[in-house]
Amino acid sequence: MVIKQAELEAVCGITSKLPENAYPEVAFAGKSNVGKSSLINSLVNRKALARTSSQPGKTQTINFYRINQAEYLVDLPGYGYAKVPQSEKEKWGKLIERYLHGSKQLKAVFLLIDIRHEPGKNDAIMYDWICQNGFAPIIIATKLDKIKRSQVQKQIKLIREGLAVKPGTTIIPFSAQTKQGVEEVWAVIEALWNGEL
Ligand SMILES: Nc1nc2c(ncn2[C@@H]2O[C@H](COP(=O)(O)OP(=O)(O)OP(=O)(O)O)[C@@H](O)[C@H]2O)c(=O)[nH]1
Ligand SMILES: [Mg+2]
Repeated sequence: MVIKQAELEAVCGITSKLPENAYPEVAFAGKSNVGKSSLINSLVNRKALARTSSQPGKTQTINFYRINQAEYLVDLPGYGYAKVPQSEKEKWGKLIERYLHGSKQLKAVFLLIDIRHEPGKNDAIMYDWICQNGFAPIIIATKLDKIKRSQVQKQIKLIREGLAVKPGTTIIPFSAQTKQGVEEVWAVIEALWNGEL
């Protein structure tokens, strides 16, 4: 993928009207701190297009990054951050649900899971939500650099079983640090654009 242009075009909060974009969208969902914004930066080969932080709960809005004059990468708010009040969490949940349900241009949803941990209850809920809205989630197992190579298959199996993923589900091991997996994620996105998936 040749990135000629990558720009934050729209930011939507809980009271925002969602944009009606002219280009297809792919969205990235996952727990707070799992690495969604870092993944977007890796995909577009920029250090800080999407804001990242060691403080969880950084992305509290739906951020639409336009790539070339062609497509959008969509950064969804992270869930499961304990310090956020329940009322806020519900509002974000509704925002994500509204987007998954309402976007006419959304073509695929990637669900990010930290490769070090077994998926949690919220991950399972998110997985089901994505499915209920008619998408087959593609899993990205993040922070690959944090585990030993010998552990990778075992951890992937934990994710597969923990989410009870549908047969044939793609799980891509990924590291924003080493950039391993960038090509694989783009390959999935490009296959989608070409109508191969
Ligand atoms: N070692 C390592 N650290 C990572 C990786 N991806 C993200 N991080 C770190 O994890 C922290 C959170 O990353 P973000 O990309 O901000 O996570 P997020 O999912 O966007 O988080 P929210 O916006 O809070 O939902 C940052 O300190 C990143 O540097 C990775 O692949 N490897
Ligand atoms: Mg973020």
